[in-house]
Amino acid sequence: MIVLITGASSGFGEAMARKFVNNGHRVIAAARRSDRLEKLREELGDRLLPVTMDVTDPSSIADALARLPDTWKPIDVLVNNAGLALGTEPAQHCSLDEWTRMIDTNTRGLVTVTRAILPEMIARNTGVIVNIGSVAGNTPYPGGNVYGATKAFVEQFTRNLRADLAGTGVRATNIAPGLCGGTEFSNVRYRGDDAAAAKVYEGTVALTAEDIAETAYWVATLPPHVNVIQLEVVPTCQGYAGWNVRRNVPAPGQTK
Ligand code: NDP
Ligand code: 8X3
Repeated sequence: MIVLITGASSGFGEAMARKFVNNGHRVIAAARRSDRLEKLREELGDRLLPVTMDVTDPSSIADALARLPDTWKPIDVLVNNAGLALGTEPAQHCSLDEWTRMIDTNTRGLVTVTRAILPEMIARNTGVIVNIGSVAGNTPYPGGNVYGATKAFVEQFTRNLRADLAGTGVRATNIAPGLCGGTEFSNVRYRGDDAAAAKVYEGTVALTAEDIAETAYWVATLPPHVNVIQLEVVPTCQGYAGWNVRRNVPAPGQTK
């Protein structure tokens, strides 16, 4: 199979690239940091093709895909993994620029790449689109605001893809991971504050990028008539927390 993975320079994407290549498949590894992709190619060899791509820039996506050698063009599996969270502040304190970056990467980037790849999958009547959502897409939490909303979009877009794809050989899956350590996700979210990022995983046995790579590989290698639509994957230390109730706060309209 030929597998295009966005966000392959780190974390889940990098682990997925290893998983697919080590199982005999070819991987187009896309991200902005080409030096990291080049290192991955040195490790994994010619079955990995590094491709510089910024998913927030439609012309970068179009150029990267146009430049693919013909033998790499029939993409069997698209993993829309590139994404990020920025901040955990309450909505009223968030930066609009950071909100826009999350929307541009996690939602607009994901649909732009999908729209570019899907027609060819339909023409061949085969293909798998694996979107990487998050448990934050259906379970709100304080400070999750726009990040959670982008992942809700990913989940609902996947379900709507499934509606359009019924009767074709093209499949669509949303994998929604929970707490997962060992990637750059929290370092990015806390804007380079590595101590704050490390605290997120303190005292836990979190998921690893390899766990998510295993899940994506399983989804993509099921028999061709089987479409897993939605998968929530969490570590055993994680569960739902329910509604939060704030006590002894000023009544609405009062400030003291
Ligand atoms: P990482 O930060 O380790 O990896 C994110 C990847 O996305 C990097 O390879 C980065 O590459 C790429 N990326 C970011 N922006 C762009 C862009 N504009 N264009 C192209 N690539 C981009 O995080 P994870 O591996 O943990 O996260 C991967 C996905 O999983 C994300 O969508 C995240 O929201 C989701 N997720 C993560 C969870 C976790 O706890 N870790 C849990 C649930 C979901 P580069 O900077 O080189 O462009
Ligand atoms: C990442 C998981 O819970 O930090 O998508 O939002 S969470």
